[in-house]
Amino acid sequence: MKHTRLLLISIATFALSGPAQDASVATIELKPDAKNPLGYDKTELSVTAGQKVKLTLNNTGSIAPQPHNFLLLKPGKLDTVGALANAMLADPQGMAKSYIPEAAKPDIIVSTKLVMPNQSETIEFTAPAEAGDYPYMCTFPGHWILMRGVMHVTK
Ligand SMILES: [Cu+2]
Repeated sequence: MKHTRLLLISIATFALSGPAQDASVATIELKPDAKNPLGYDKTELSVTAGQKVKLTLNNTGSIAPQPHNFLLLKPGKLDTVGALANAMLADPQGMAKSYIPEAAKPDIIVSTKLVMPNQSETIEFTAPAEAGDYPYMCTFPGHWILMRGVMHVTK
Protein backbone atom coordinates (compact mmCIF):
# COMPACT_ATOMS: atom_id res chain seq x y z
CA MET A 1 0.00 0.00 0.00
CA LYS A 2 2.71 2.39 1.03
CA HIS A 3 4.72 1.54 -2.08
CA THR A 4 1.84 2.29 -4.44
CA ARG A 5 1.44 5.70 -2.91
CA LEU A 6 5.11 6.55 -3.27
CA LEU A 7 5.05 5.49 -6.88
CA LEU A 8 2.06 7.70 -7.61
CA ILE A 9 3.75 10.66 -6.00
CA SER A 10 6.89 10.21 -8.07
CA ILE A 11 4.92 9.90 -11.30
CA ALA A 12 3.07 13.12 -10.51
CA THR A 13 6.34 14.90 -9.77
CA PHE A 14 7.86 13.67 -13.01
CA ALA A 15 4.86 14.87 -15.03
CA LEU A 16 5.09 18.34 -13.52
CA SER A 17 8.79 18.71 -14.19
CA GLY A 18 8.75 17.08 -17.64
CA PRO A 19 9.97 19.18 -20.58
CA ALA A 20 6.54 19.23 -22.25
CA GLN A 21 5.20 21.22 -19.30
CA ASP A 22 7.74 24.00 -19.61
CA ALA A 23 6.44 26.47 -22.19
CA SER A 24 9.02 29.07 -21.15
CA VAL A 25 11.86 27.16 -22.83
CA ALA A 26 12.55 28.02 -26.47
CA THR A 27 13.24 24.71 -28.20
CA ILE A 28 15.16 25.14 -31.44
CA GLU A 29 16.42 22.57 -33.91
CA LEU A 30 18.97 23.59 -36.51
CA LYS A 31 19.99 21.34 -39.38
CA PRO A 32 22.04 21.76 -42.51
CA ASP A 33 19.83 23.06 -45.30
CA ALA A 34 18.53 20.12 -47.36
CA LYS A 35 19.55 21.71 -50.67
CA ASN A 36 22.50 23.87 -49.65
CA PRO A 37 24.99 21.76 -47.67
CA LEU A 38 26.82 24.92 -46.55
CA GLY A 39 23.86 26.63 -44.96
CA TYR A 40 21.65 26.16 -41.93
CA ASP A 41 18.00 25.37 -42.56
CA LYS A 42 17.07 28.42 -40.48
CA THR A 43 18.79 31.78 -40.91
CA GLU A 44 16.64 33.62 -38.41
CA LEU A 45 15.73 32.62 -34.87
CA SER A 46 13.72 34.55 -32.29
CA VAL A 47 13.88 34.30 -28.51
CA THR A 48 12.97 36.51 -25.58
CA ALA A 49 15.71 38.19 -23.54
CA GLY A 50 16.68 35.99 -20.61
CA GLN A 51 14.67 33.04 -21.91
CA LYS A 52 15.93 29.50 -21.42
CA VAL A 53 16.96 28.05 -24.78
CA LYS A 54 17.43 24.43 -25.71
CA LEU A 55 19.13 24.28 -29.09
CA THR A 56 19.89 21.10 -31.00
CA LEU A 57 22.27 21.04 -33.92
CA ASN A 58 21.07 17.97 -35.79
CA ASN A 59 23.53 17.19 -38.55
CA THR A 60 21.29 15.06 -40.74
CA GLY A 61 19.53 15.33 -44.09
CA SER A 62 22.27 17.05 -46.07
CA ILE A 63 22.95 16.09 -49.68
CA ALA A 64 26.69 16.52 -48.98
CA PRO A 65 27.41 15.60 -45.34
CA GLN A 66 30.01 17.76 -43.60
CA PRO A 67 30.93 18.44 -39.99
CA HIS A 68 29.26 21.56 -38.58
CA ASN A 69 29.22 23.56 -35.39
CA PHE A 70 27.16 26.43 -34.01
CA LEU A 71 28.54 29.55 -32.37
CA LEU A 72 26.30 32.31 -31.03
CA LEU A 73 28.20 35.60 -31.03
CA LYS A 74 27.93 39.03 -29.52
CA PRO A 75 26.30 41.58 -31.85
CA GLY A 76 28.56 42.83 -34.64
CA LYS A 77 31.19 40.10 -34.22
CA LEU A 78 30.41 37.93 -37.25
CA ASP A 79 33.21 39.26 -39.48
CA THR A 80 35.79 39.30 -36.66
CA VAL A 81 35.15 35.69 -35.72
CA GLY A 82 34.84 34.72 -39.39
CA ALA A 83 38.34 36.04 -40.09
CA LEU A 84 39.69 34.09 -37.09
CA ALA A 85 37.90 30.96 -38.38
CA ASN A 86 39.50 31.39 -41.81
CA ALA A 87 42.92 31.65 -40.19
CA MET A 88 42.31 28.32 -38.43
CA LEU A 89 42.39 26.48 -41.73
CA ALA A 90 46.17 26.25 -41.33
CA ASP A 91 45.95 24.98 -37.73
CA PRO A 92 46.81 21.26 -37.56
CA GLN A 93 44.88 21.15 -34.26
CA GLY A 94 41.80 22.71 -35.87
CA MET A 95 39.70 19.57 -35.76
CA ALA A 96 40.61 18.88 -32.12
CA LYS A 97 39.59 22.45 -31.27
CA SER A 98 36.25 21.99 -33.08
CA TYR A 99 37.47 24.88 -35.27
CA ILE A 100 36.57 27.29 -32.50
CA PRO A 101 39.25 30.02 -32.53
CA GLU A 102 40.82 30.64 -29.13
CA ALA A 103 41.01 34.39 -29.80
CA ALA A 104 37.26 34.47 -30.51
CA LYS A 105 36.28 33.23 -27.05
CA PRO A 106 35.44 36.71 -25.65
CA ASP A 107 32.98 37.18 -28.52
CA ILE A 108 31.30 33.75 -28.20
CA ILE A 109 28.19 33.53 -26.03
CA VAL A 110 27.71 29.80 -26.46
CA SER A 111 28.83 27.10 -28.89
CA THR A 112 28.53 23.43 -29.75
CA LYS A 113 31.50 21.24 -30.49
CA LEU A 114 32.03 20.08 -34.05
CA VAL A 115 29.11 17.79 -34.85
CA MET A 116 29.87 15.00 -37.31
CA PRO A 117 27.39 13.90 -40.00
CA ASN A 118 24.45 11.95 -38.54
CA GLN A 119 25.25 13.16 -35.04
CA SER A 120 23.61 15.85 -32.99
CA GLU A 121 24.38 17.96 -29.97
CA THR A 122 21.98 19.80 -27.70
CA ILE A 123 23.07 22.84 -25.71
CA GLU A 124 21.07 24.67 -23.09
CA PHE A 125 21.69 28.28 -22.27
CA THR A 126 20.03 31.49 -21.19
CA ALA A 127 19.33 33.99 -23.97
CA PRO A 128 21.17 37.30 -23.60
CA ALA A 129 19.52 39.80 -21.26
CA GLU A 130 20.06 42.60 -23.77
CA ALA A 131 17.73 42.81 -26.78
CA GLY A 132 19.50 42.82 -30.14
CA ASP A 133 20.54 40.85 -33.19
CA TYR A 134 23.05 38.15 -32.29
CA PRO A 135 24.83 36.49 -35.22
CA TYR A 136 25.41 32.76 -35.30
CA MET A 137 27.75 30.83 -37.55
CA CYS A 138 29.55 27.60 -38.32
CA THR A 139 33.33 27.96 -38.13
CA PHE A 140 34.25 24.77 -40.00
CA PRO A 141 36.65 26.01 -42.68
CA GLY A 142 34.89 27.75 -45.56
CA HIS A 143 31.39 27.42 -44.15
CA TRP A 144 30.67 30.71 -42.38
CA ILE A 145 30.35 32.78 -45.57
CA LEU A 146 27.03 30.99 -46.14
CA MET A 147 26.45 29.05 -42.96
CA ARG A 148 25.23 31.82 -40.69
CA GLY A 149 22.14 33.44 -39.32
CA VAL A 150 20.77 35.91 -36.81
CA MET A 151 19.12 35.25 -33.48
CA HIS A 152 16.74 38.09 -32.71
CA VAL A 153 16.55 38.68 -28.97
CA THR A 154 13.53 40.76 -28.00
CA LYS A 155 12.34 42.15 -24.68
CU1 LIG B 1 29.22 24.07 -41.27
